[in-house]
Amino acid sequence: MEIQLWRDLLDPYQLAIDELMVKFKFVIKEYRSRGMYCPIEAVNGRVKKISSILEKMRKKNLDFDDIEDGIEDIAGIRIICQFVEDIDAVVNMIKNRTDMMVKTEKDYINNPKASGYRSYHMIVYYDVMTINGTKRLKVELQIRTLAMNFWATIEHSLKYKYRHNIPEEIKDKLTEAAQAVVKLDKEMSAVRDEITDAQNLFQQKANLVAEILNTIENLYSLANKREIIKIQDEFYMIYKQDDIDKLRKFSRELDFIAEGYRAQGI
Ligand code: 0O2
Repeated sequence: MEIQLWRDLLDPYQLAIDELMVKFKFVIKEYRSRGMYCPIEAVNGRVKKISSILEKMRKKNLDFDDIEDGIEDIAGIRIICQFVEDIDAVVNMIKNRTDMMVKTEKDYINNPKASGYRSYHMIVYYDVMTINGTKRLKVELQIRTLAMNFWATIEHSLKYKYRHNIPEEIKDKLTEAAQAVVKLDKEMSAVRDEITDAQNLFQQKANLVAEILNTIENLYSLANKREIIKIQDEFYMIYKQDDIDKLRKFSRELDFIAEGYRAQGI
């Protein structure tokens, strides 16, 4: 097989990753711009390296022609959540989407691997458009918490270092660490409401400040400069008081002023 054929094979998978990254980032943006808690904390994606594909082909005894049928994680998206409960929300969100169709699911959270690995895996069908028409691909989605991801990343590196033969004493430490991850996730879940409330408030304040400053900036070209500077000073004074209700009230009043200027402009 020549290098050009690898490109032909892998380019549609890269397109799938690029599109899915845009889509999942948009989900995060939509939640945050509404000041709502998003069950997705972060997302990243990759196309499997050719060396890793070759390794999997060797392990599974696959020919080049079998790659797309036999290797389901050529395209992989990892969705990171803050809390275990968020994983269910993300799984449901994916099941309800019409731009991907779930092929299989593996729940390594309720059924962890012997290694201690925990994560929720879904293989989905996803269509990309190429010059040869629509191509249906399989994409692996790994959904896990920040803590699960920390453990899996470390364990993956160690597996690579020791070529899958991790010494027993290190394996024991990893098992202990995996138990600590379960405990950490449980403890974080217990204060989930407190944390999400604080994060929502932070996001709402950030949105409000951005909105106010945007309105002030727009007014600058319409209104009397001295008046706008006075409004801006008033904003900074209210901001320092760290009271979101006062900021909300200021924002409403500012909208009213801006509306007046717009009406005058017309
Ligand atoms: P890499 O290097 O991450 O790409 P499969 O071989 O994928 O057809 P399998 O192994 O039953 O079948 O699939 P599974 O269990 O869903 O695992 C797929 C991927 O999950 C792996 O891809 C890993 O990324 C991750 N994973 C599974 N088990 C473990 C584990 O014990 N530790 C860690 N750190 N990750 C795991 P690859 O291709 O094996 O590896």
